[in-house]
Amino acid sequence: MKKKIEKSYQKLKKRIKDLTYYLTHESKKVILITLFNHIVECIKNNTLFFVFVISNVFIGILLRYFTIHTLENLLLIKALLGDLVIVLFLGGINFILKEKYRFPYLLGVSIVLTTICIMNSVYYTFYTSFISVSLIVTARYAVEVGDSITNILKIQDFFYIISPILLTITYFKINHNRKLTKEEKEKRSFSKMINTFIGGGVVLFLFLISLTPLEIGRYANQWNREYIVMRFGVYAYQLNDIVKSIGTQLTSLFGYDQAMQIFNEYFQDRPDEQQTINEYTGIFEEKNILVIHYESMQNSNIGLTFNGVEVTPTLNRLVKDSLYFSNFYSQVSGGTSSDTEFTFNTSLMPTNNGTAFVSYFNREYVATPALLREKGYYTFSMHANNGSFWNRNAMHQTLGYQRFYSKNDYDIDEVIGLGLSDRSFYRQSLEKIKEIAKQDQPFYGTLITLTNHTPFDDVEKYGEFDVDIKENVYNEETGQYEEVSYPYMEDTKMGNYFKSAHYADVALGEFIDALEKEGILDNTVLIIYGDHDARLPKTDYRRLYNYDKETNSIRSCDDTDEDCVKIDANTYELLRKVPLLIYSKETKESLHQKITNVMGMYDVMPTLGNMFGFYNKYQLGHDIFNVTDDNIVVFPNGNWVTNKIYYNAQNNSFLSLKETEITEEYMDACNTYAENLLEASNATIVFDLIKKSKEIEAAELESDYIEESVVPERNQK
Ligand code: GP9
Ligand code: MN
Repeated sequence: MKKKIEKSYQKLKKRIKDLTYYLTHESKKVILITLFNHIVECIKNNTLFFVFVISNVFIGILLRYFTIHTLENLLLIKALLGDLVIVLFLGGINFILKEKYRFPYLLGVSIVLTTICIMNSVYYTFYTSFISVSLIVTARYAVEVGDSITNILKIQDFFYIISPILLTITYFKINHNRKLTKEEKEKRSFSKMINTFIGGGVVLFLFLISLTPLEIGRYANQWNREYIVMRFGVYAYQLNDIVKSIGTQLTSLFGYDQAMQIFNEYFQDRPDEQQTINEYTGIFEEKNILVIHYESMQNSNIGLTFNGVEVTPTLNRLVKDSLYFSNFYSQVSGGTSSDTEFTFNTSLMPTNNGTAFVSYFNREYVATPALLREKGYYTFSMHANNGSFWNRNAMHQTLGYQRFYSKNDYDIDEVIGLGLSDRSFYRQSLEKIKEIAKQDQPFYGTLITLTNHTPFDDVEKYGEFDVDIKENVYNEETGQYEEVSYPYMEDTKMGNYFKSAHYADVALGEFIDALEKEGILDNTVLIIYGDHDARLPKTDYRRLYNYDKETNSIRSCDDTDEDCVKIDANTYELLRKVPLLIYSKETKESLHQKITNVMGMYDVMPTLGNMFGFYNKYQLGHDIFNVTDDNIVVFPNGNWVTNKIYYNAQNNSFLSLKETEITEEYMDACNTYAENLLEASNATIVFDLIKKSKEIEAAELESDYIEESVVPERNQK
């Protein structure tokens, strides 16, 4: 890079030298001075415009620095050019306005750009991604269930207002010294606007020729938001996001043919019925199913203890008797809980625009509840929050649940965190399940828990669970052992999370005991999954793994310190694993096993389908017992993980998970696989292609039938 810059600089120098060869030293000086004066004059006459451009490009850089965090990102030339183009064009418009409207216009635009930066900055803190207007309809869910805004806001989120502030100061400074005549106030400058647009056009040209086809492709897809902000700048990202979001609303008008082609190519070779057979085929056919959607339960909690007390005693007990999938990932996007429900039940991915539950609830899906219902099951879901949350009222019907027990069906007699406590929820749900179990019909029920939800600050109600370190130390003066406590995880978000998770897990344990006591477990398979990670800060992980009790601080890791657990962006992603367990009488007796193969939420439906006897032609995942070492979990942002490697598409980095050689072909194949899968999933959902392809098939069948019945008639004549 440095060499390239040096080369171009030398070239430019030579050009100037050639051009000025015939000029005398004096005339060269005159030209330079004139040029300089011209620039100074131009800035003087248009100070407000220049302040507007520089300050708004600057806050774009600031945003990239504060979110993506590397110094290298601070100077990304492409993103800088992208921001500059947009700011130049937006700013250029001001010249066509009357002088008196220019400042209000520039200030207005500056406030909009600042707001974009602030919103993205805040959103990034929580979701490690950039905001999308398509999620505005779902924003209320984030507000209702999220951390309080004061917990999320950081000082740096306010730095961006430097742009409108600078602009205002400049305006008042200029106007302090000059009084405009009435005529001047009415003046417009068409030529200045054209000049600015020409300048913007040149920058745009330079920007466009710097782009690679991969970058353009990713910009068009808009899955990998971080990548786009890094290459195109935040303003171009947001502009594209707005266009795409509006485009999605008008879905079927554009791109249908292309979407259908993608869909056909992806699914055309799929058989209409389940073909593969393995030792798990049909083992649970006709058995009842209870699914526990375990809010924010992370796999890293399993086996973890504080002062000898387990964080998750129930899970620890169950994993020994279950099919336990220890390398399992949820695949959520902005729809968090609802995305997991969606992927779990359809084996499709969350959408890159909006959320499936809210924006695409009226599409047709092949879903587990509906398939089991066709097999004679009674299907229901239970969740003690408002039924409208995540649009569950509508979407649970779409998925094929016959009955959704929501807040109105529960007596809210004990509140923890977001609503009814898990303990009360389980107790009341048990009564309903007992009634359902009396019917002469197998059932499929999903219980969505609530207590273990961020911000984990209802600590008093979780019950006693200390996350400090207690030690018995011998006191020489008294000659006795005394208990000494080191704060460790107390008063951290993660510490509070452990207290909450412990509460939730004990409540789950009581529920399972009650099911056992009622005899319901005799013929029921329990499926328990963590719906997504708890979005805990990296520093808390560092404290958990590298705590120095003597100084009550986090040990800093250097390369020689082998015991130190380094938490960077990629290791953090691996810590977001969630548990998945299939537990039944059969697994307890003989089928229990730990499956370490990497697995995603989209693999659950195919795996269960094989066990319970249903099949979805449009599933994106695989029966985990049919894949060998080659499974791949694709995330909605284009990242992916296999048994060998975790790949971060945002910054093109990876983490090796096995000591095997990773070839370029392997990386390319996985990247292509991920992109095709995401594209096919999105096309299927947005354009309602499962329904459309069924309609096309039915129409073809009908025309075949007509042809068949017409031909003999003709023959008879
Ligand atoms: C709300 C609950 C939480 O009803 O399911 O949703 P989340 O915030 O995890 O998506
Ligand atoms: Mn959730």
